[in-house]
Amino acid sequence: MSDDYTAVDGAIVGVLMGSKSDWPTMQAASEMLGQLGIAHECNAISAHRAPERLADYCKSAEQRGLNVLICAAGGAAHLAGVAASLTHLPVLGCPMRGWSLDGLDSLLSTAQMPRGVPVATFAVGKPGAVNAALFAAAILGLGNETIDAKLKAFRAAQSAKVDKLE
Ligand code: RP5
Repeated sequence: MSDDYTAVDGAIVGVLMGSKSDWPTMQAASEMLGQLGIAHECNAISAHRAPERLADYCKSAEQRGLNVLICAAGGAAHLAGVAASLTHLPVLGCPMRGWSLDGLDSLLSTAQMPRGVPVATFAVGKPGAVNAALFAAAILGLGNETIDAKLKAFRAAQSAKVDKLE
């Protein structure tokens, strides 16, 4: 365990972001996980500004009980790919809109992983953050009836709310 990040007892999902500036977007992932009752922890650990801290986090993640990592970064977004290189856990990548190119740079650098080390990549911004949380729930729900039931209830409620034209 390190003092360099916040570990939450019982967390099964780790939400990582490259900077605190990603939090307004990634808060949507945390809220979705919370809505589904999924214990998680959120940390800002940059792959290029704090590589050793990231390595420490990723290498200890599985042993600490994490099952899935959600990794968000903007710009030349290598956080998810670097995290995936350091753990066998599923890594879900969230491209951030960043400061230019409307997040296209982050989207491509997260999605275009060379073969051998996969990153599941989601939409740019909050829609992707929410979907990464739902995808994490789908993975976890395969082995957890409570999460499975909550995810199915969320989907049913969402379907019930779809606008009807007549
Ligand atoms: C990336 O650079 C972060 O994930 C963030 O999206 C972007 C800008 O970071 P800051 O300069 O705001 O800290 O590493």
